[in-house]
Amino acid sequence: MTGTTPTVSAGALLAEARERTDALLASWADRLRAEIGGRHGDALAYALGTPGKRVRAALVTAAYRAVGGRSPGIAGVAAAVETVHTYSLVHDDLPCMDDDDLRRGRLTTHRQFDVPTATRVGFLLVPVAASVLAAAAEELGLPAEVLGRMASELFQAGGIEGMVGGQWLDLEAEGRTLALAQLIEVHRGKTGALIRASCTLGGIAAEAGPAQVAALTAFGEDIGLAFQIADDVLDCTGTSEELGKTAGRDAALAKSTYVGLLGVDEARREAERLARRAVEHLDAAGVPSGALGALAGYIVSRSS
Ligand code: GRG
Repeated sequence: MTGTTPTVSAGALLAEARERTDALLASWADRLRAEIGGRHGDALAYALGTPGKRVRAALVTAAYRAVGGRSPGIAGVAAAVETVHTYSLVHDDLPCMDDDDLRRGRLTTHRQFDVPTATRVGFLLVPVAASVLAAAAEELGLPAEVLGRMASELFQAGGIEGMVGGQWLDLEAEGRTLALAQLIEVHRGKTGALIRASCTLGGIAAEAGPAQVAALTAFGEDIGLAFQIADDVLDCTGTSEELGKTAGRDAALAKSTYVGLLGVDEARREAERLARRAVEHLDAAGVPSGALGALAGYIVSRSS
């Protein structure tokens, strides 16, 4: 992806992230199913157990290792981010939002159960994410102050300044054509903020210095926008089978997208430009960019 030759493939990083995250979330799902019980316990376990690509988990881990982190306990921080992401998918698919039936190759939570149950499960996943994060901080032996910084980073990225704010703007923009600057604001919030936070969290968990954390954040900011541009492209070029979710939703919902504003080829080029720039932030700060660069390359060339 850059001047630095990747020493590890994105495929291997993602496979490792999937293995660790899925195992950890499966054990949380078992515990919560037993604690909550009934239909809500089953629905929460269903949502938590859906198999994602685990890009955010891989970014957390790669960022952590890039600045010297070595503990396997980072898997818990990655799982906390994936839990917030899963909550957002459960709510995003609801009829009052993007109204979708298919997610990660399975029925969406509200289609498998029902809308009130899926709504409650989405909300329940937020405190679950906090518990997963706190357990990870304990396993990593991090002081309370570092846990506080991580929690603030994660939940602010998930809030009005990030994911919720971006989704809000996105819903309001349905049926309207946004200018590019407005679309960037939507994408940076809706999708970019959590991806940026994944990278920042890896740095905070490794107790890296401010310059290194800032470089990871800048990397995450660019790669987060690139991720959503690639998503816009895939929504109109991929099939539902490849994507594990209904293809063509953006057009069906009359959403503004990069493809609508720039066309497929120019949108792809912009995502690639951002991925290159993302890695330059790391190189400039002397943060090894091999693994993160490999993930950046994957994010803009993926087929699902
Ligand atoms: C109340 C306004 C309001 C919002 C609630 C629902 C919500 C919060 C936010 C939606 C955020 C969202 C779903 C953004 C889309 C992000 C995106 C591109 C998801 C797909 O990510 P992948 O491809 O999915 O990494 P997997 O399944 O692999 O994890």
